[in-house]
Amino acid sequence: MNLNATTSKQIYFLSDFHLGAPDHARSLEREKLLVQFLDSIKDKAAEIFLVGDMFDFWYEYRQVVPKGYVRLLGKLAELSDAGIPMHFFVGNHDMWMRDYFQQELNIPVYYEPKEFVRNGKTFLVGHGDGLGPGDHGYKRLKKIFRNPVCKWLFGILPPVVGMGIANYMSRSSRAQTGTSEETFLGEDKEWLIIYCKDVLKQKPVDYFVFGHRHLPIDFRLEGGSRYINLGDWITYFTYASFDGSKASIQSYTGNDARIIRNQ
Ligand SMILES: [Mn+2]
Repeated sequence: MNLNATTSKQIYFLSDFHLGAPDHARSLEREKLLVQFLDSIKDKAAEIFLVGDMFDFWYEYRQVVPKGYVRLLGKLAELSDAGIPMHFFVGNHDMWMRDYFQQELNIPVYYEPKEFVRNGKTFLVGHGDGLGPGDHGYKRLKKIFRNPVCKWLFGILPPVVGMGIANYMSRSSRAQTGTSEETFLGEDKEWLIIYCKDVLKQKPVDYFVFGHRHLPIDFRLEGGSRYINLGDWITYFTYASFDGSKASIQSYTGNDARIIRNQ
């Protein structure tokens, strides 16, 4: 797909909504803002990348999906039905997806980072968890969670038990804090920057687009390459857009800025 300069369409990237956390009321407020944002871009969007941790917890049973999120799912259905191609990358909080998004919303689900070429630019897109050095504890945990036996075992628990455990675990989630204590660690310590530099030794990439870090970052790498971190929709309400020649990170303030100040 190529963007046509005369139509001024954009490609959008956003991640880390963590819907469901910290509680129903505050999640609903953020969900409404997201729906407002998606509505505001529906005529401008050539394509939308949803880059993980849409939900603070998601387990898709063979026949059943978690309650809630109907506004967001409805808006995604509307945009999808209007012909806007969308993509979903699982995050570490919502890796247990099956085919619901594909079947119901026509949105493909990716479990690993993936490359896309748009207007001659290469984008490497992924949630970003477990990439680069370090984070060994999480990487071990990810292996367990990605294990099909473990996923199956969770699935045979009665949902009242399974979802109860999940909600308990989700209480330690970062979405609980409501404020960000994250600061940029410097290019030698940011795992995703180290990862990007490693990839660049193998092949050229114009834009690395990740979430997971919950901190909006636009970092210039060698050779004009850039690492963009999408921030989140808990503290920053940020997204990236690409107009065919340049990319930028912006913050959505909405029709009602009060929603943001309340966070
Ligand atoms: Mn996250």
